[in-house]
Amino acid sequence: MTPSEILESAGLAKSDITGGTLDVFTPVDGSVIARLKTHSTSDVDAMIAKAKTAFKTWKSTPAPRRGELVRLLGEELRAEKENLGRLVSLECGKIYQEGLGEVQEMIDICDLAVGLSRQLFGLTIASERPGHAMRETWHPMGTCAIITAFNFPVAPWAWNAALALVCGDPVIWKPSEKAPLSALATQIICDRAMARFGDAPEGLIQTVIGERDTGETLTKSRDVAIVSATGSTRMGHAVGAALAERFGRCILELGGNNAMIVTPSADLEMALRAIVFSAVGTAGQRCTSLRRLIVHEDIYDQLLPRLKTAYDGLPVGDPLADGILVGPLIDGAALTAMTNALEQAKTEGGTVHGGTRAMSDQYPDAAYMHPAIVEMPGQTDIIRQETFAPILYVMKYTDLDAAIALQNDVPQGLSSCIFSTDVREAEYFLSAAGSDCGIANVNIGPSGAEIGGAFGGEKETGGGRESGSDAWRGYMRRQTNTVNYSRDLPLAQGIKFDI
Ligand code: UN1
Repeated sequence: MTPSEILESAGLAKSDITGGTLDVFTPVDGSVIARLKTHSTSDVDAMIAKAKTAFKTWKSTPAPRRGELVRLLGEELRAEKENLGRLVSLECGKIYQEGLGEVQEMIDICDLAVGLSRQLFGLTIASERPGHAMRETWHPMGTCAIITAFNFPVAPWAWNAALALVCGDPVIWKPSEKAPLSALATQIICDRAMARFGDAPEGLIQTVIGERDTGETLTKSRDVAIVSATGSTRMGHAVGAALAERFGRCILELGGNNAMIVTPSADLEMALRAIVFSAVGTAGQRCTSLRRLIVHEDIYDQLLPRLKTAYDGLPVGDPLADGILVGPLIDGAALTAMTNALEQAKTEGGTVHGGTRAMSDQYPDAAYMHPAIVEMPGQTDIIRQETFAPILYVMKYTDLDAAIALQNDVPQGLSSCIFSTDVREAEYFLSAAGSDCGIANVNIGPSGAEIGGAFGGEKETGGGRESGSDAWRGYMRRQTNTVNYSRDLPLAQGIKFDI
């Protein structure tokens, strides 16, 4: 299919995506596939006002009824899985299989949110006073702005939006300016779900197209109760500071620098497959991508040659073509960042395998790279930074405690894993003395998290949690209620105050 056919099949009419000033490129060949009109500050203000009005009715709509809208959204997404998955692939360069996987995550979170809409529960608490009942209840919070990154142009919106909507909050989406088309296609799908639903208030689900200043308008507005942002740590600092200034709530999902420890007892066959998928999948541009491999010295010489052979055979190319496993990086800036990181790694004592440009004759304006393995003498400066590219730094270890210390000794704290068939080692890695990350896995790579668990991490990853477990609480306000059903007025703490 040509880019125009892909855009059209995803419901985007030519008039929706031309005539503006924001050029959208496809990383497949670096060509411009759309010129979008952007929203002005006053447009954004008007959208915020609309969402505020929508909140008035949506917060009092029964939660299971709100769940019905999300159920319909899930149905519409199922019907559009291939069309949207293809657009995701075209727009951000991940292979089609991963584009489909991303839409599947949207469907999965809709299913989770629908069930949840019948179980937004609080607590009952024992009161110290006779004839009193205490409880904790959860109420809708207000408008939730969702800022997403280019590498996962649709799934993180859905993790936030599906929960926010059942929790009673209107949503305003600001997609990455590098990948806004999948967002526009998703908005069309939402509009269809809202039309079938019937009485969704106007402005309940909106998408705003713009650059940094658009994000700033959203984060600074006191009418935006929650800002959930996925992206770089630099962006998270700006969002977090703006929210702190006005005591707004933020949910941050920022950089990762994810490691795998491979112990002597590991099943190396499984480890090999997990390493390759998690290090080169999405061309190393997942926040959960494997970036650091910490291998026990006794098995290092068995694992490394096999890993290099696997890398040498990796098919790099058009992400929409059959059989390709590694698509392009998002743009030239990403290519430069990868090349610079490899240069720095060399000056810090690294030996680089791979990491050269690919397909440059066929696609001179695109950023295809062969994934790189870099054997490093220790955890140097470059390793401690997140470079959004398929670079896997490899280090040796002798003692598990030292390996865990190495894994934790980076500013980020998103995902981590250990490959081991020794239950002692595995449980130790998951214990308080083990990984300091939000996600810690055994015999699975660090990427590809399911939506049932809470997703997010500590330190510079931002501390937010999205998706499963009790992440829904991030979209509601907690209220403590005490009800006196006695005929007396005893005071708490036993205070006597007779008038
Ligand atoms: C991201 O890269 O922003 O665990 C999110 C994973 C996906 C999410 C990645 N479920 O790799």
